[in-house]
Amino acid sequence: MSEKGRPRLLTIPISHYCEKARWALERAGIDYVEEAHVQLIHRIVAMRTGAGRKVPVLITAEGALNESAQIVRWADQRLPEERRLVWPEAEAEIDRLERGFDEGFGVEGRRWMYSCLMDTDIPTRFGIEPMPAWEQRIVPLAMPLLKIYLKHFMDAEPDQASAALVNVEGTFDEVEEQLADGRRYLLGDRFSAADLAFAALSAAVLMPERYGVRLPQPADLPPELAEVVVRPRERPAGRFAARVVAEERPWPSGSLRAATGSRTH
Ligand SMILES: N[C@@H](CCC(=O)N[C@@H](CS)C(=O)NCC(=O)O)C(=O)O
Repeated sequence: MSEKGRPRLLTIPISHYCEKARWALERAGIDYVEEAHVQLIHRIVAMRTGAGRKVPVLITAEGALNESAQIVRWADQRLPEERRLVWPEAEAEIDRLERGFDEGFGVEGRRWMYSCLMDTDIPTRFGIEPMPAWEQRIVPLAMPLLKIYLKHFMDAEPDQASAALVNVEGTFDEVEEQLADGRRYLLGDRFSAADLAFAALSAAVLMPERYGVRLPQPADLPPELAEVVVRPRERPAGRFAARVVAEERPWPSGSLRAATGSRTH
């Protein structure tokens, strides 16, 4: 917990798993503090909590939670039943869909994003502003080390981009099949944790404007990449994700306490 008893969310700010957590916390009106770190430093910070090496980690009065799905459920428990993202009759199906997105789609989207962007200047220009000033300054210098880390731990290499995109598009196909009968959400008429997971994790390829940090837009990208981002945005599943973000993601996101590496939401 923070000095004022607020839950603390440890993040890599650009991470779509961290976006899942921010979205659920903000939707539930939780007053929390985000502590943002650059890749690798995040490992030290996360491991100090005893909750593993990955983020998001949410530190609450009851202990540390280290999976975005757990954080979504922790936030959800604070809402009245009729507003919850997980409800008893659909819980097994919501869990199944969300787990699939977390374990497959989120990983492949991230692999695509890093494979395409690691040799551009985008990682030094986007997603770093909530970090402490000294971490922002080391990003350009640390890029060679970060590239080794991304290759080793995220299987991200320029020649992996197309394979990752094929897998991402496979999930778009499945989502489109599920929505083909005209339903508003994956489970029918009610917004669930499965919709939130799909919409948040699709940010790796759709790069929406409404997100916890500013993401590059097609005009910021090299033309050959801009084309790839525009294509999934035009697919029904891409339009579905954009609608869910527009209608269900509270906005604006938190205000940055300049260069301290933390911000309140
Ligand atoms: N299943 C986890 C995945 C979290 C995850 O992969 N986080 C990434 C950031 S995108 C991470 O911390 N990776 C660090 C590492 O493996 O070193 C969740 O849903 O929270």
